[in-house]
Amino acid sequence: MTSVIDAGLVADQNARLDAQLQADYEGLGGMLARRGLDIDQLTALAQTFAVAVPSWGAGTGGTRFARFPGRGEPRNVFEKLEDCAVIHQLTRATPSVSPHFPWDKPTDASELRETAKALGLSFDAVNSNTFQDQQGQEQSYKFGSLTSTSAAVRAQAVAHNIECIEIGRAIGSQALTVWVGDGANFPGQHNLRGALERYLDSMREIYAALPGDWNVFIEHKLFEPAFYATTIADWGTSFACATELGPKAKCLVDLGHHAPNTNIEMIVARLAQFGKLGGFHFNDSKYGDDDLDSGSINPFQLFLVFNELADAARREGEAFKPAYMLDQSHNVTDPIESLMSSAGEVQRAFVQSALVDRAALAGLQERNDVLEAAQTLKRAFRTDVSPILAMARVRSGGAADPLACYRASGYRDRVAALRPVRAGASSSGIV
Ligand code: AOS
Ligand code: ZN
Ligand code: ZN
Repeated sequence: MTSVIDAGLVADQNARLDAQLQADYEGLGGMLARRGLDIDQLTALAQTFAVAVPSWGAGTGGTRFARFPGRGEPRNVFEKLEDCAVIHQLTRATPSVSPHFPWDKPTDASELRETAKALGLSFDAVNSNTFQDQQGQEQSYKFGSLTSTSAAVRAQAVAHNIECIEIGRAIGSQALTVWVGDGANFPGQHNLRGALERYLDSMREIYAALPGDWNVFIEHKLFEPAFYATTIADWGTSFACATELGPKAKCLVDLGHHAPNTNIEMIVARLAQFGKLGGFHFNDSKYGDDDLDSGSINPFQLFLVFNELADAARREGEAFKPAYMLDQSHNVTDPIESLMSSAGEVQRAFVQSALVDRAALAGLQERNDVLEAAQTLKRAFRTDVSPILAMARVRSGGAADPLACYRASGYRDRVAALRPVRAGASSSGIV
């Protein structure tokens, strides 16, 4: 595997932190042992954690108003892969990339697959894009794509999704994520039921093109860019569509795609219970689809989501394997730093959820010991598992402190010199 960051630098940085890490690790180990937990087992568990990086996350996304390009932004899918390799090399928690087409469309799919492999990466779910018009495209998505009233528009959108499956197949992916912004901005703009019927008809064609070992993930989102009625607005609609389509169709939960204060962990529990939890787009949010770094606003919610995932994993066993992906956008941070931080925060919630004594919790719930049950969760959430995460990274060949190591590497300066900002690359855009 090609190391993008000098392996010697990572080793030096780790050596400088070694004594401190060992001391913190021993301290935490003693505290966990008193709670009947083995720190090395938890570290081994942390080492199994993986979350995919969204290819679009390597660039600066912007808002609906403006985009401020960052220094050394990747200009093509190969440069995005290089940035993703840095994230994985230092965190050891992001071995795969979720590409978006046509943004990442390769001229040679096997070259893309081989390049990723050489960088120690593979591909997770591929994403289609029918929320934007592309240059030279015959039909416009201005009034919708899979739900359009025009058969020609729907056919074009279906064909694009099928092409995504084909490219995905060639690069070793096994899932397609479909998010459509389709909906209405005005009451009366379209027939609410008719739009969903057309969506299902289109999705049936896409579903029919899925290889046997593939899944299609339906991503719901409350609003934006449709501000009155989004066709796939909520998990109920997503669940109904996934059920209608068949076993290969599942729901994808993007944490930012719900109304404020929605109990997202309960949605997770429901979807898991009925076998329709396909995966996640992890990010954080204060108001809407803010696409902020995971754990930056509401880490307790992230923990509670993983608490449900741990419960589901216990019930369902090996077969329960939702896809974990990040989906975030950066305006004011270095995307590599933010993605490393997010991967670490999702991993943190995963490890914290393993601290919960589930048998004890079940007993407390049976006896209606409400306060102690709540404290059981809080105790796990309050435990600072940072030394476990750092040790897991070091034992897997990564960096004890990815951020410090990345900054010391000078990677951003190096790529900034090689990747000049493109003229006109400052348009706005939703991601
Ligand atoms: C849009 O809001 C969704 O989160 C999608 O996942 C979208 O495809 C992605 O953010 C890239 O634009
Ligand atoms: Zn998303
Ligand atoms: Zn989103």
